[in-house]
Amino acid sequence: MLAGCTPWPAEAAARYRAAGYWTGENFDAFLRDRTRRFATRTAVVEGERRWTYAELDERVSRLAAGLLRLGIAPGDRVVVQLPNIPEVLEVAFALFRIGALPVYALPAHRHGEIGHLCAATAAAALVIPDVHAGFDHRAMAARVRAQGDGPAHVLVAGDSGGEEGFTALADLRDAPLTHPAPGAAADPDDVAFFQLSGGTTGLPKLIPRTHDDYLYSVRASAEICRLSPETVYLAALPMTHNFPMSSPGFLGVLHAGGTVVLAPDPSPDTCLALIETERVTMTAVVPPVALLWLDAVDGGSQAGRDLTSLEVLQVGGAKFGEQAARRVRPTLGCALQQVFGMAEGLVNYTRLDDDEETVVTTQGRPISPDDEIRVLDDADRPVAPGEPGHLLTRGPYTIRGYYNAPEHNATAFTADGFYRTGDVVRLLPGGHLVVEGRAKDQINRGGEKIAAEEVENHILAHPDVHDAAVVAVPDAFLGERTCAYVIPRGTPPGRSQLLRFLRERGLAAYKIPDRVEFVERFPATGVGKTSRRELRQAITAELRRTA
Ligand code: J2J
Repeated sequence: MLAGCTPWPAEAAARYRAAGYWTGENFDAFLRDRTRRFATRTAVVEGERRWTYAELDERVSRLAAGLLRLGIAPGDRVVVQLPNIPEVLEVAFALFRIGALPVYALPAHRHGEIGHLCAATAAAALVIPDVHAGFDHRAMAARVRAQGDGPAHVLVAGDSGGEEGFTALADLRDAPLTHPAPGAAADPDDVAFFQLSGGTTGLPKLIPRTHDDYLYSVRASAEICRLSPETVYLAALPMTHNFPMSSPGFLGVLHAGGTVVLAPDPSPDTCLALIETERVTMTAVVPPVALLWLDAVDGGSQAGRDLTSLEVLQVGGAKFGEQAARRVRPTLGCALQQVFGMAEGLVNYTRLDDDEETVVTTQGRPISPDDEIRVLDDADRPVAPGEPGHLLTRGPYTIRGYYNAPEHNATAFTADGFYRTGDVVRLLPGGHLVVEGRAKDQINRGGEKIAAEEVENHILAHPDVHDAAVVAVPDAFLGERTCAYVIPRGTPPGRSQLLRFLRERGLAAYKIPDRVEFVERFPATGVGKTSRRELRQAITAELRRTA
């Protein structure tokens, strides 16, 4: 396995193979096989662009050849930051075809995060759009290179801008197919790509996923969600996130021979129109987006839409309130499926044949009979059945360690390989989980994850700041927003000046605190400790008391 990654023990791997979970297929073989079976069917739709499976595969071969010619080699890491455009599929599978490894970033990331990803993976290339949502990603990439984080090549979907080292994807794929069809057959039990962790620590952690483990989760998810060649899936969330990628996401749809329709944004105006015109059967959203859609249909701007094609709305990424959950079927006329997953592995679904109470009140049950679930108290002892406790898990598609992070792994995983999810859950007798809360230093802002420590470290870099604690504050729409408590060093910096400072450091907009409170001191903790973790806990408890 790739250096810096933790393999499954041989005994577990043998068991997962014997059970038929790990089949030895890699991502390149996956696309070739689906192309053979579904060649003339439509794989992906974006605006006026429609690619069949055969067209996608042909583009993948061309781009793969172009990447090799440029000098991208098997084993190279390539950071992929793309919005919802078909090039997400083309680039990912072209990298798989040459045995290179995508590192998935989100469109919202800025030079701070992208620089870290490039440096942490020693990336050979970065793939970006030219301008997206008014932001020039080429200028950002130039800045990443200027700050010394590499990478040698910047590949641009669109206009490369002509800067040295920047190449348009079109120039790579338009050259003749001189190379023999590439296909550095990647080892199916080795790392295929990296996902980004929501994180709890100072720097975002990288999640190495193998062909074997990830394709198992994709196949099993497609089955649970009953995907077929008739499935038309709307990718409303950013496609490089784990949820729309694999639960069952666009990969599940390709597995089944269906069609993926790409939405440029998750707004009800955009998405409900696409559901109507493309006859979408299934889509996935985070809770705040579901609320917007419900309101838009319930007598709102989208009341007249024909949504009769829609069979399933998946909601996940953050807790979906029961009251909102109950509105889905009457308002949208489709089934709800709750999804509680994590890029580290474990994904839970309510099943399509679960009764309505289970669907609206639980976050589902694990994909696999071999997903091992433990619910433990603070001292790692099992809680009484049905009581809330810390969720730990181990299984055929849950990682055994983050990339190059031995110290963090020592606490994030138990000695026997269970991942400490940081989520507090109740396990019901039927195997369904109810998410009760969280014990990790993370804020879940409507599905977007923010590591408190990461933002604190950026705030602490400000010369007028003595200490900082970033905490979640409850929010009716997003579930949570962020508040930064800051002890100034002398005269406090202006609020807007501090926020500008954070943006300047290259933080994604969703990580910029919604509120800043300047305080003289932090509340004392019970044991009188002064670690920021303790302070966060004290402030969070204080906010809960006064909420
Ligand atoms: C409460 N909390 C939830 C839910 C995730 C499918 C769906 C989601 C993700 C995802 C994913 C939740 N109710 N329904 O990767 O494949 C919180 C938990 C969890 C963390 C993981 C997928 N669904 N969460 O959200 O890696 O705290 O993955 O540990 O971004 O989101 O976040 P992430």
